[in-house]
Amino acid sequence: MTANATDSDDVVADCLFCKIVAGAIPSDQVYADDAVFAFRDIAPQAPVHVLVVPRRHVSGLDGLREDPDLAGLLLTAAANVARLEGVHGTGYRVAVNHGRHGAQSVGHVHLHVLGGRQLQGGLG
Ligand code: DGP
Repeated sequence: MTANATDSDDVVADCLFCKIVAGAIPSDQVYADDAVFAFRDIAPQAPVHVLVVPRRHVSGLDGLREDPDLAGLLLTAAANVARLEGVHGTGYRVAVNHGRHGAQSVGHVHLHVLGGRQLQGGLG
């Protein structure tokens, strides 16, 4: 995560996902609304692997404690993405990695929406 990635900035200049939301880095968009942007993961772990991010910069899940409305919008958007991708009937997983032990590699909070195949039961 970047040194200046604070939860008070709407956009962080060197944040990869802020650049994707702004269109400065191309992405394969799946869904967008006023608060949320969703795009395909560059290294998909399943036939459907979409990242759901807030448009404004929030560095991690912990930062969403200050904005529960946004947390709800992100989760609802993940369910919308699953419907758009046609996996709502067969099932899917929504995962959030937070911080070092959670193996978060991009410091802009994101929900992984994974589906399209039978996923394994373990989470560790
Ligand atoms: P995490 O490990 O939970 O922080 O997940 C970060 C995800 O971001 C990882 O699955 C790969 C994805 N990713 C990294 N760089 C890019 C990129 O430039 N474009 C897209 N679409 N996805 C990216």
